[in-house]
Amino acid sequence: MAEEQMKYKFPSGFIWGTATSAHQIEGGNENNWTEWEQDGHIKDGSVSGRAANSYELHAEDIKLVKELNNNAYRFSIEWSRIEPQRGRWDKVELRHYQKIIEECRRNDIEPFVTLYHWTQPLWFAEMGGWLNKQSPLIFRNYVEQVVKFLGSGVTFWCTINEPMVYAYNSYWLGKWPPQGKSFFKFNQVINNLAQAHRLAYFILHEKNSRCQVGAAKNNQFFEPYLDTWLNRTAVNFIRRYWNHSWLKKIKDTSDYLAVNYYFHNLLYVSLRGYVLMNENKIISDLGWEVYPEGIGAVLKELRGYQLPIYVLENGLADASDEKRADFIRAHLRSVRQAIAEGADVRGYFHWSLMDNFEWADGFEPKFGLYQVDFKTFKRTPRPSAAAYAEICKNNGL
Ligand code: IFM
Repeated sequence: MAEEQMKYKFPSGFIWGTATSAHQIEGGNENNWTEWEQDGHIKDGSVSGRAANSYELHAEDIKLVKELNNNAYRFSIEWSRIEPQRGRWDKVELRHYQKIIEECRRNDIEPFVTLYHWTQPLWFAEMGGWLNKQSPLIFRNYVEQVVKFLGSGVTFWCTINEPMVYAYNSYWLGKWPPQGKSFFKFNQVINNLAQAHRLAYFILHEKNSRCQVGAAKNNQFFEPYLDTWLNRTAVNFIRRYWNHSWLKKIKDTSDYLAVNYYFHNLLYVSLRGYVLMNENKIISDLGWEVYPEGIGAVLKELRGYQLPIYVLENGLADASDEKRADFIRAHLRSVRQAIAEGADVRGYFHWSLMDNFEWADGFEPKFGLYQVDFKTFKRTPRPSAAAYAEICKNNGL
């Protein structure tokens, strides 16, 4: 055991955290998602409603973060609260997020603040959202107000969460609001999100030159099923497109890279298209393959950018909690190995602190280290919470 611990000890100063997003836990929001939810689009028929009521219970939730021995907490700011009408800034809501930051600081928890985690004010959605040419500028104005008010308390900003996943589901696959089905729109949104990131980077730095700005990118581990020229070339093309094309647009305006890791894709490619050949030895409640080797590979793939890396999300839906502790350990071993092989990984955030509203899948998938009773809002640690807390306390496993 002592030897094992030595082997997977993390560098000193490593950031250990948990992650959440506003719409998924706060409750009481009025944005483009809450509107869409009303039309029966959510798999389990639910609406986000009061979610986990973290808007009221935020101080208690930061205690949960503390109990995990975390030294960081990633949460997001709900844009629709800050700017409910275009150009009208709600100071009470800004103050709300200031309290969360202060509470983090009081507990020696570094806040990692996400500025856009998929939900929009209704007026922004009505203007065409991220398809509108003005959208990057409009976002920049929002960021300016946020940083003016909260900037002194925040070092780490994450501008945008998973731009490709968001744009793919919302503008290409037509699965999420506003249910666009066009590659052209997807591409336009991707470009506007990159421009929004760049403008945000400059305004954040203008207000605090020492801040650290990045964006959370869902990167995946792609492997060719067959060792043929067609398979290798096609998979390489997909990998470069998904993992790197957006990062390349923002790398000069990033102080760090952020990775959200969930997926492994073993791809068989033929002239007719591609088929997923994953073995799926272990899967989550959502049917996603558990593939810890992939996180290390994805992190090593980023060495060339020569920027610090944070894993801002990694987790699984596991209501019984039978798999989560092993999942965490295996992924962390893979992260540690990637560090040993030159990836400059500085932190790991588990998704998620607590059960939450999992977008179009509703409340059914349980991603939380803490179980939430959505009627009473009682939080109960799952056994894996103790396992993760132990790792964070020991700075390794
Ligand atoms: O819940 C989401 C989160 O909002 C973004 N990254 C993936 C998570 C699990 O699907």
